[in-house]
Amino acid sequence: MKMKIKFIALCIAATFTFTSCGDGKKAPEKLGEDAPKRTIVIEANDKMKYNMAEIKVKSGERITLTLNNVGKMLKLSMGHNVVILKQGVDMEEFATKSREYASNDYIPEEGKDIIAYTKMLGGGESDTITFDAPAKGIYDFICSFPGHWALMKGKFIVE
Ligand SMILES: [Cu+2]
Repeated sequence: MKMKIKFIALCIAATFTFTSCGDGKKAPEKLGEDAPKRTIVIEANDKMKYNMAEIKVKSGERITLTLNNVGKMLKLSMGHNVVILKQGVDMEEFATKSREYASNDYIPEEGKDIIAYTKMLGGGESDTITFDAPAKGIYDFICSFPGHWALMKGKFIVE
């Protein structure tokens, strides 16, 4: 009996060892307070458009991103957010899944596909978020309000 327990403990230890160093992909280290800072301000409007299609940042920067909904329409009919997706996440699949999460402002609650996102905003509203730039690469950002992603999308580029 004692041997059996020992064996199980060993298996558990091995599992932890393999999962913690198995995939070889290291997440960027958490940045300190003294990290270089970058401020981004994006506008969204009643015509279902952002005012930029490309956001460029540098890896290692702490990003402060503000979304201003400069429209007048209500959140219910013309809400906007900014959702930065992880690499390899299909925009259309994500947007389709988001539709099921109306009660959570169209953000899938598991959040596994998302690097960062703002609140869903109605006309005249604003939201600011802070996050660390992910690893170098090109990421998609979209508005997850149903039907908006076709027009409201762009590239989040980390250099
Ligand atoms: Cu939108």
